[in-house]
Amino acid sequence: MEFDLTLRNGLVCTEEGLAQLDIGVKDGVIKALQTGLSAGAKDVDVRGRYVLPGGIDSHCHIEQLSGMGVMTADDFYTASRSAAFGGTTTIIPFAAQRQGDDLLEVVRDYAHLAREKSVIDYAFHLILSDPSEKTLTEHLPDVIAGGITSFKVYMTYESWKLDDFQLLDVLHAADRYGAMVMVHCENNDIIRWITRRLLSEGRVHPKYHAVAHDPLAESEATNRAIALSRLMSVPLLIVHVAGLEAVRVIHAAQVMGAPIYAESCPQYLFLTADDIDKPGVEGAKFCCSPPPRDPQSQQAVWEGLLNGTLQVFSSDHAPYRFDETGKLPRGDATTFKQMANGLPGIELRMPLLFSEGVRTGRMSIEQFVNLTATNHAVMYGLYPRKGVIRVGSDADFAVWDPELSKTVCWDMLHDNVGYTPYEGREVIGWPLAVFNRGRAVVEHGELRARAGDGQYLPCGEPAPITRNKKAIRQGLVVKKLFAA
Ligand code: DUC
Ligand code: ZN
Ligand code: ZN
Repeated sequence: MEFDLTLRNGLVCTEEGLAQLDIGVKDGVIKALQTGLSAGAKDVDVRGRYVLPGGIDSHCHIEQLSGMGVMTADDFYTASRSAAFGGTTTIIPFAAQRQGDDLLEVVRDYAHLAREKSVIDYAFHLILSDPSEKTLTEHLPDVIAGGITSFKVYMTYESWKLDDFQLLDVLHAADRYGAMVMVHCENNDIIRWITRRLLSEGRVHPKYHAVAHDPLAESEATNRAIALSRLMSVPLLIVHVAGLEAVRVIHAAQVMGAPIYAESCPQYLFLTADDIDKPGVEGAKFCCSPPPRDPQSQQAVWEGLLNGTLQVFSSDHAPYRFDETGKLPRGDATTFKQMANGLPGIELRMPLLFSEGVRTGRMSIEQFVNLTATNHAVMYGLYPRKGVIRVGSDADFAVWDPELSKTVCWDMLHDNVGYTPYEGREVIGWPLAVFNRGRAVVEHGELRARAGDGQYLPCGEPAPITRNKKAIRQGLVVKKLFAA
């Protein structure tokens, strides 16, 4: 038989737009994309359904210790399972280097965890918290050659943060080896100063988390990171943009021609700081950094996603249970400073955006696909193997029912968290079946894949880096410090 799988009559979203097509799959790859294909060994009619590229969640913390040493509630099995039920077929979590860690050991140990447990394909970013000479000049080139071509750095969190000098070192290394730097932009001293003041006044309720993480801490750090990137003429991706001012700062840099890219997440579209203001410690369920802000910021993030200021929509899944093992190390006496920061969102990322973006007419289906899949592949060097439905690409897609309505309840999700910040929301539009390299991962409400079925994806040079190099050669970007 010509195909292992033929998916018939779906409304398929390709790079040319939406069209009713059949998809023929052989050996995990899309071999044909047209009407009237021959029968596949497995042959499924999906008339009336959308067939969209499998999502890529390029920002998720899985089986990772927080800055305060708390392990995430999800391991690779539960996180990848949950991602798959939400229409995602590739995850890119972080091999996290803590201070003093040997980078090569960090990567080896983390790769082992993923290999044993992931049900879908995965790539890795690094977190760099110890950019020593040895890390940057000896280990990093090997790690990048092995397919990890992006790394996250922090401007806050005592145990992760880099100072500006170190950030310049990291940008310089990224430039030399062709990697993408992702930055968590918050001014550590602003947060630390407000936090000390609040705690000294006995203000410990979760709602003060949003006070300590003032929007100016975010916009100042965003502006500073952009300045460092411009100084070096090295591209930068600002992760989890939350505030209106940060969106404006990013947009202004882009207008000036700086190669600045940005990401946002469901919590900044669908939650606000008011959600944190709940009785007792309940608000801890909504605490992440940066925190959800106000309706004006939500609006700015929506606009940024729609007008291209922000190119990727990820979950920043950082799952902690609502108990002593996670969010509440001191039970009901936990202060805002002691709570583990982070929200679950790996499963609802795509359904929430589909429901509130596509269903409401705010965004086209093509924009949805770009924000949840294609742009991630381009940004991190996986395109066109991943992120698109085209002949020659991996057969990663999800069949969506655009009319299916469900009310979100934590126990319908497939993570290991025990709550969701989106409890009680009506969501219209859900993936019914999810295929990764032609294998059914989710079908008829059941998980079909097994732990370890996912494959490691080595990333190539991120496209924005290549583009920047070309621009430098053509003299469009001035290399301020060193000759190109
Ligand atoms: N903030 C982060 O930077 N990472 C994980 C969770 C969070 O809230
Ligand atoms: Zn972060
Ligand atoms: Zn994060």
